[in-house]
Amino acid sequence: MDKTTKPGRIEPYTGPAAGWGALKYVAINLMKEKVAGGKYKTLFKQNQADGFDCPGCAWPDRQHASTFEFCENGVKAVAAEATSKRVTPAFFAQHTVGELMKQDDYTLEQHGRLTDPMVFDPLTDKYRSISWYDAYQLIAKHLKGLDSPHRAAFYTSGRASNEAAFLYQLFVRMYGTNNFPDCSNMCHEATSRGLPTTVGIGKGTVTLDDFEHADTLLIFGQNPATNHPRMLGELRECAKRGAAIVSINPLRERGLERFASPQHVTDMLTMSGVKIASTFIQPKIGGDFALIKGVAKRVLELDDLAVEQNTERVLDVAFLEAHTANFEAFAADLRAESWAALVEEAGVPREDIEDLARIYVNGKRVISTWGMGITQHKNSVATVHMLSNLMMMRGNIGRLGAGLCPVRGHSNVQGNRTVGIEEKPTDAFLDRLGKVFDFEPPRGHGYDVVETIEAMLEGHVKVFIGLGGNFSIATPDTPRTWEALRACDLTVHITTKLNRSHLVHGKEALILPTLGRTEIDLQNGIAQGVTVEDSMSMVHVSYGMNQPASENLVSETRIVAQIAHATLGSAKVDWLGYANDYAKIRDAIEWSIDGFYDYNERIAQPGGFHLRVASRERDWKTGTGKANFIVHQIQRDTPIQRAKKLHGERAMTLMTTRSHDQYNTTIYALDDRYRGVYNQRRVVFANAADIAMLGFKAGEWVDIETIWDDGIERRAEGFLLVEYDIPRGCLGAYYPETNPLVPLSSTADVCNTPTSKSIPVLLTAA
Ligand SMILES: Nc1nc2c(c(=O)[nH]1)N[C@H]1C(S)=C(S)[C@@H](COP(=O)(O)OP(=O)(O)OC[C@H]3O[C@@H](n4cnc5c(=O)[nH]c(N)nc54)[C@H](O)[C@@H]3O)O[C@H]1N2
Ligand SMILES: Nc1nc2c(c(=O)[nH]1)N[C@H]1C(S)=C(S)[C@@H](COP(=O)(O)OP(=O)(O)OC[C@H]3O[C@@H](n4cnc5c(=O)[nH]c(N)nc54)[C@H](O)[C@@H]3O)O[C@H]1N2
Ligand SMILES: [Mo]
Repeated sequence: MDKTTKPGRIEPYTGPAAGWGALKYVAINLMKEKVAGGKYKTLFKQNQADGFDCPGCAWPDRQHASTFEFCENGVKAVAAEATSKRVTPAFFAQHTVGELMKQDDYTLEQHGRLTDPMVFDPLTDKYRSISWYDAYQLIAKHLKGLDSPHRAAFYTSGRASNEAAFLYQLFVRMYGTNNFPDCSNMCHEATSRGLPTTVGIGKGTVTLDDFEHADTLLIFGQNPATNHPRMLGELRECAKRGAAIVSINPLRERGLERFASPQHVTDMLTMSGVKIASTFIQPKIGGDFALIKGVAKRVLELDDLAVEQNTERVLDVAFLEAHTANFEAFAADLRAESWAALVEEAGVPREDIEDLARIYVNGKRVISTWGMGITQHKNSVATVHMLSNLMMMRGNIGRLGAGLCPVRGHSNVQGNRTVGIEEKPTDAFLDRLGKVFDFEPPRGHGYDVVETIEAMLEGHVKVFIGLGGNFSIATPDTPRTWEALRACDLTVHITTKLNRSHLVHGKEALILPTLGRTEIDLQNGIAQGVTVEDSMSMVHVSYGMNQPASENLVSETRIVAQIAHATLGSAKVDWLGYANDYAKIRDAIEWSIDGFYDYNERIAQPGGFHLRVASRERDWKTGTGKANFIVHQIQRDTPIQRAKKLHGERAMTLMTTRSHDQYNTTIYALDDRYRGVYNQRRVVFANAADIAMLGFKAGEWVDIETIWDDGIERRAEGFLLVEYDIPRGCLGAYYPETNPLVPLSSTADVCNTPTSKSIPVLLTAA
């Protein structure tokens, strides 16, 4: 990654997504991870009824698929876990933390799986072995020593199972706090907070079956070829049926152009695959709100025309009357909105907005999907509302082949929230939990991710426990986050592989190595399954198949139970009994949370079961009992607009995204094949006209500097300038290298998500 030793190569990708290229990369990956013979077979067991849930993304499984669903990045995720490389106590004896800090994240990842619990020794600046018993006691000592339970924060990354997550939240609430920062605070929070006000529940309304019936798919701010490759299988079928597929994205993501499915011989032989998206709309970064509002305005105009000409109505009047509230106010606001403002804000010509409206109204069954391109902006919640408004206008919610489809990230992030990882729990949830377990849960809201970092900086939070994840670099404002973590008395990471967060630690620190989902989890001699909920609310069981990476690994569920036992004792809850038999935890979930009736029986069915989503059945759990239209204005005086006032067109908007060879902060390799970037991650994509305007040339090195008003300098240095098909005024670069640029105080309205996709920046000569 050093720019002097490893020159990056930029070379446009011409093939389809997946295809032979993916097979080649899979082979390279398996060799690199030295995955041992017997473990190859596990690659073919992911997302199969009797196998494990892929630890990659949250896209659901096709249970009736006869062959395995091929996914290059799923293979990478499994191979990364099945690697034969190990980080042992001997490894830690050879390296001080100071030395390891000099290695980049890619190198840290390459060391392999952690094998033993480790404790930080300040005298040597090294981690050394500690017994599991002593580790639990150390945590209990710190937690019991705090003058308030609110001085501890309990992070979750969305890979934890329902069983581990449920036990974790129960323990933390019995301990006395709702401080549950979690990865969804940085991810789909705009969805989880936005949808309840419109349709009553913060989840998607579709299942895979709906994809079989949809005739129109709008894909907003999502890069499925990289982040949800199995979704391309669905899109392929839709495209072959003649469905209209539109990608709405500042980047024309090549992976959405064509797809060659390794399951289909013809795709592979013709080399070119199947055409996926039929239309690409490229709004400017953060322009989706205005774009969607513009489409809605046009839909209303078309309906007015229909009324005038006495043709079939464009609005679904029956749905609006029976199921929605506030439509009149919404329509009045649309009529009052100026086209000029919408076009300007969307960065899309009016004809293109009208085209999109035409595609939308031509669709009888429309699904809208969305990802991080929608959720990581200041106006993300308003954008989710506007999308919901648009879908409601034509009754595209709660009907076969149509609906809202937020595509989640981590494989069980949705399940984690369902079972109680929630810093703002409802009273109803707490009442019931308190009743089932005979305790008085804490009522006040806890800290989310950004609030946790702020509380650490202010000295309020002193103990940090992470159930998975890589808090130190997944979060914004890296130098401040590091200062915050280093001010803690204790940091604990329950984790599979070495990462930066183990090195940026509190005064005392523990690394607790755990089983991955691909590994056999034996408790009391019996193999335990765990359950997860995918992005479409399907709950299913997952059994590991590989031998654990080390004999000294403990499952996440047992680690949580042991910490709880050491901290609270087991008079009220038999923590270790739960750890011995996960079926008992599922019983407890069944008693505590709606929708889990006959939990153990129903996960025994192939494919598991669908957790009820009321809005899917047009049962609106909102205050009005209806689906609500919500009125929002275009935002004025945003950080980007203020930056432009100061710096003119030199002020640009930076989005931070994933490359093809990473899983969040885990860097598998240094290529981003579909975007034509090889052997380099420090790149910044810019429009040719902007490169010229700034007086640079493509191929030069630049620094990126944030424009913010708190007097703190935020710079990221040494990025290769790459000319790219991206709207003017917009830049793209990879996360997490760019996280130092995201100000802690730059968050989305309502949901407090860091605005990782709209950072006002300047490019300067390196
Ligand atoms: N292989 C792999 N799989 C993953 C992950 C991974 O890192 N690697 N991460 C997992 C996680 S946690 C998540 S949340 C998902 C993330 O999956 P995605 O949601 O696909 O996430 P990103 O790659 O961050 O960004 C998505 C797209 O948003 C576009 N975009 C940026 N700004 C805007 C905008 O203003 N408007 C619009 N319309 N588009 C915009 C970008 O061009 C990019 O194509 O993937 C999950 N799956
Ligand atoms: N700038 C910018 N920042 C972002 C984003 C962005 O698009 N741009 N995206 C945000 C999003 S969407 C998300 S979800 C977050 C992700 O934030 P996190 O979830 O915190 O980060 P990950 O990189 O997914 O965590 C990887 C680590 O998890 C551990 N791990 C892996 N598997 C397991 C397991 O089975 N059990 C346990 N206990 N540990 C395991 C490994 O040690 C690994 O190093 O980042 C956010 N940050
Ligand atoms: Mo995510």
